Amino acid sequence: MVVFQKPKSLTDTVMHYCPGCTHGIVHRLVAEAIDELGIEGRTIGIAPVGCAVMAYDYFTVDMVQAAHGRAPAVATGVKRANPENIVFTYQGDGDLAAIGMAETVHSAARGENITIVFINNAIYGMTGGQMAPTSLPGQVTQTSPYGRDIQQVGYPIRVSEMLATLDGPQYIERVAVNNVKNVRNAKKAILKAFKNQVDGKGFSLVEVLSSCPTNWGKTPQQALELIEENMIPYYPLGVYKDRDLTEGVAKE
Ligand SMILES: Cc1ncc(C[n+]2csc(CCOP(=O)(O)OP(=O)(O)O)c2C)c(N)n1
Ligand code: SF4
Repeated sequence: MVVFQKPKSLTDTVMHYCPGCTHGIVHRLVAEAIDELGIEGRTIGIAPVGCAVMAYDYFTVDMVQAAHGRAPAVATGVKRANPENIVFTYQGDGDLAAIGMAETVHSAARGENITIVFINNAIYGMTGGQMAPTSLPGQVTQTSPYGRDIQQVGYPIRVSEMLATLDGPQYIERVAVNNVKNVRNAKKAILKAFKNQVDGKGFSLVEVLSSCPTNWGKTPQQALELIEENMIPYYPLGVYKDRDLTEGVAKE
């Protein structure tokens, strides 16, 4: 009996992520969702700019690589051109919540029938650890060497809470991948976010609290602990919007 195997929707390419980085876990969860829904042949992913820029090498589905922050706009075009396709973006917090915030907010407000996987690791990973809109108060980064000073640069943005105030989205949930229980919940959320699109329900976004041991200057284990101790208190896990629960009926 097979109890564990690589999802079909992941290629055999060895991932380039740093040891202990949780991007790889989230890739796997996305691939499992695609496998379980049987949508591999009609799924198109939009890769970001950021550490996941080479996501196109890791999924067996068709992929487009968008300019930094523009993934929701590209996804909108790909989806509208052929609504039978299942279209997802995979974006970091620099990509989605800094340069791409406008695309994020407007695609959510329009209720585009796309799925967004949002990796919140509270830092710009690829470019060497600069402060992101999601960096925590007091967090030391390359551009906040004395810790994020909220008097000077303002407060972090809670993307899920903010988007949940819009009428457009179908489903917004924040999850984490720092322990087995949370990974299992993250899997359920990502599966639901894809299933919503298959069912034509509209915009779904899953925010995943993720680790960047390299730029946090921590071991992989310490980085997972920091998600629990520092990130989850500031970014509480949970469902921020689910029209299935509030309206009880599916949007046609
Ligand atoms: C238009 C543009 N501006 C800036 C950059 C430089 N840049 C590349 S990746 C990146 C940030 C990546 O951080 P994030 O999106 O949080 O993803 P991570 O690497 O942490 O997964 C930036 C600013 C770029 N490539 N293009
Ligand atoms: S720099 Fe950070 S986010 Fe990028 S691969 Fe390394 S650990 Fe992951």
